[in-house]
Amino acid sequence: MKTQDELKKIAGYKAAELVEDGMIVGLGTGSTVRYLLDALGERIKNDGMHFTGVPTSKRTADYGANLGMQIKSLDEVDQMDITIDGADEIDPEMNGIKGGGGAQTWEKLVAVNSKQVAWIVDESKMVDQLGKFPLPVEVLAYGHHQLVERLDALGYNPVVRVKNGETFHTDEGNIIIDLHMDHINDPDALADALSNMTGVVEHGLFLHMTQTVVVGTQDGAKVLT
Ligand code: ABF
Repeated sequence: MKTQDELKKIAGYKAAELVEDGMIVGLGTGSTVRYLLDALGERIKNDGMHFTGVPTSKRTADYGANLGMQIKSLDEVDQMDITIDGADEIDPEMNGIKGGGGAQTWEKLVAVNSKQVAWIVDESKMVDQLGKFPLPVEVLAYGHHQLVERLDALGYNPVVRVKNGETFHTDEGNIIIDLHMDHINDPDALADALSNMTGVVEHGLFLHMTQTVVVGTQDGAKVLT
């Protein structure tokens, strides 16, 4: 029985095959993506592969640079040939919840400027319905208390994210409120409602934007398209 970490590695290494020399590649965030970056680092070192990486977080930028990748910010490129990123939940329609790592705003900015988006996950992330994983919502710090009250009144069970005993802040210095919905019956309607709430920067519903999912399973890598 392979461990979850071994399944993440299977997915990450398989997804590295999607990257071709000369591409502009959106580099996701999270532990599964770390394996993708390790695999790409090996190809840079062993095969002299060259591509431009556009990171979705400061930690991905640092990790990629340490592996010898050419890193450019989103504003230095036009668009990505492909973006490869992790996810917290993926449903049968390839809609997902992302942001468990707190990077969903930069992740979505890179994803929406990509010709192709591929997610890499271990099989535990594949679900029948989104929502068991708390939905991350990035919000401005100013007035977030009132926003929490509003979300609570809507029955979204909001919890301000805390890390190491402190309020968590994103790379942009914003706050994350996690919504404990248990199940989300209409992701599109919830996405619209959240996007229209004053103070919300970006939510973790990634809908209708992914063409490929690479899943690490006990039987090896499965590529869904
Ligand atoms: C990131 O990948 C986040 O959106 C998501 O939370 C995370 C999944 O992390 P991991 O690969 O460590 O399970 O893109």
